[in-house]
Amino acid sequence: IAGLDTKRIGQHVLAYDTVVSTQLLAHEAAAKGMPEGTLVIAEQQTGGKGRLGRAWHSPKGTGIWMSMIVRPVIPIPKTPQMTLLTAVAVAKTMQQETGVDVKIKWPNDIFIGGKKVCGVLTELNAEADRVNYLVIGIGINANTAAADFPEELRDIATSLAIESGTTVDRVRFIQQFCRIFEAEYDHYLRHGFDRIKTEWEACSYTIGRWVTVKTIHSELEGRAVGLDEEGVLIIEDAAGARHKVYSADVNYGAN
Ligand code: BT5
Repeated sequence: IAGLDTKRIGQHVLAYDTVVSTQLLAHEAAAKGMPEGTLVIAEQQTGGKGRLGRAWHSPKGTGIWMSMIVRPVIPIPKTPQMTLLTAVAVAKTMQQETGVDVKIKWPNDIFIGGKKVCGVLTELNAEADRVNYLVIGIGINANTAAADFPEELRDIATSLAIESGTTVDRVRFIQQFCRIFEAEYDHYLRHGFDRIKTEWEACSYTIGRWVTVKTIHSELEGRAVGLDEEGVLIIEDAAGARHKVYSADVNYGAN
């Protein structure tokens, strides 16, 4: 991206028209040794991926579909913090560039007015118990029109253009994201997770809500009260007992 004044993030960009998934290409690029901060961006994905085998709708020309290679020297159990960091950086960029009020839903969704505008997908490549690299996928509905969402997404998805009433300059948005992400990331590598935790909680949709958490083994109901110092979600059940939730699907109840 010409003229981008970052040190690493966005300094190498692989831009494509149509791909199956930018995640796959980013894994290939990382395996070939492309440096930290490399972005793989596409106009359209035919097999965009969500978590747990779900699909990500990625129509041509309306969104920001990109995957970023990072190589943080952190223990593997801390890698979910990178998803939270990314969500904070995306939320800040959205707020700065469009002025809309965004909320982060644990762990990886960004919402505007109760509808999903962005999803983050973090994939780990580890070697001998240490992080080799992460591919962080970011899907942002930038200029998607309401009518362009397929039937099943109409009530649950939105875009920056729909919410702000203006067309988003995608290149400018990506540049701004690179700056904000790099600043957060550098701070995180030097000083740890505290600042992200505070910023994440400040724009969280999840904290304070009554939620049902489904894991592979069990189901848990309670109020989401915060993140612990590692970035793990803490749920307080009706009896007042606290539980840590590492990775699961969170559904939101009425109260
Ligand atoms: C996510 O998964 O939210 C992560 C999405 C990551 C997409 C990026 S795009 C660049 C990179 N390359 C890829 O192939 N992927 C990454 P999850 O939390 O599992 O949410 C998936 C669910 O969101 C689907 O089951 C739908 O209900 C909904 N969904 C699908 N497409 C959507 C869209 N464009 N906008 C809003 N919601 C969508």
